[in-house]
Amino acid sequence: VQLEVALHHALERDELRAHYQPIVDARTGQAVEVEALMRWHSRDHGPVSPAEFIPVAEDTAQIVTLGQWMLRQACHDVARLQRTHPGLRVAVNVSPKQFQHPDLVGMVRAALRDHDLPPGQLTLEITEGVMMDQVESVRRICELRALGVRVAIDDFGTGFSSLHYLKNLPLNSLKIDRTFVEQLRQHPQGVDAHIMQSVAHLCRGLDLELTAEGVETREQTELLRGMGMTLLQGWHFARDLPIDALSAWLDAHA
Ligand code: G
Ligand code: G
Ligand code: MN
Ligand code: NA
Repeated sequence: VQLEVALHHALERDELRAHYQPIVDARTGQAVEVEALMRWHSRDHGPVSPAEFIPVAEDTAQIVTLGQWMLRQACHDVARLQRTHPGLRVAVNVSPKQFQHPDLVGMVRAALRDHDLPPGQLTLEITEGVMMDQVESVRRICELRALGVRVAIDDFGTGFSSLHYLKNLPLNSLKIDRTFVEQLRQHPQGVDAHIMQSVAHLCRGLDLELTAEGVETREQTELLRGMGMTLLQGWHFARDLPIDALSAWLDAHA
């Protein structure tokens, strides 16, 4: 069976799961947010990576249904965690087709309301690719911010990075792509380190939160902390976890 067809049945067959990767405060090491990451175990294809199925879903517009499921699941799970971890936020990836969907704001509002999650506890991660249409993007992001949700640019620095949108969009945070962090191990004084340092400086001035992704070692952690990164995410702290394991991780790292 083609991936596209199998994906079409994934929801009704209950083959999708939400995993969560902790994102920690660079200074205290405590979790501030968790990123929701979709996992698919297909009856026909076995485990399929989102790097493989998200582009298929995006091409066929199934991403709108899958993304809505993920959004609702994430709000449900993190609303329940508020009892033990008050203030914990959840970040959900939003693909270009979802971002452009006419009812995106309605879907977000309903997910928050149905699961009783305060809007400030939800971050929507969008990539630079969706920013191509500046006018529409500004309007969309303003609508989302008016709901009270947070907006982050994901994979910052890999797409069409423009200082123009940093100036014109009401963003809350940037997530600098892990390819920059990767280079720190071999070249702690290299070009990537300089870029990150400058982005950190920029974010302080613009009052934007800055997350470094793909942090895998203690050495990287120390360097990134020294650069003034606000938040850190990566295997050095935790992998993506199913909800029960996440809950245990949060209890152990409170
Ligand atoms: O978790 P992993 O590294 O395998 O994810 C690979 C890619 O899939 C990443 O770019 C990630 O942002 C994306 N991804 C994971 N879950 C979701 C999701 O729920 N929605 C969207 N749009 N992308 C996702
Ligand atoms: O594009 P996005 O940032 O949403 O992608 C998140 C992806 O990054 C997830 O699929 C996750 O598996 C992966 N990831 C998370 N932490 C690390 C890490 O420390 N190292 C590497 N190589 N990948 C990571
Ligand atoms: Mn992301
Ligand atoms: Na990323």
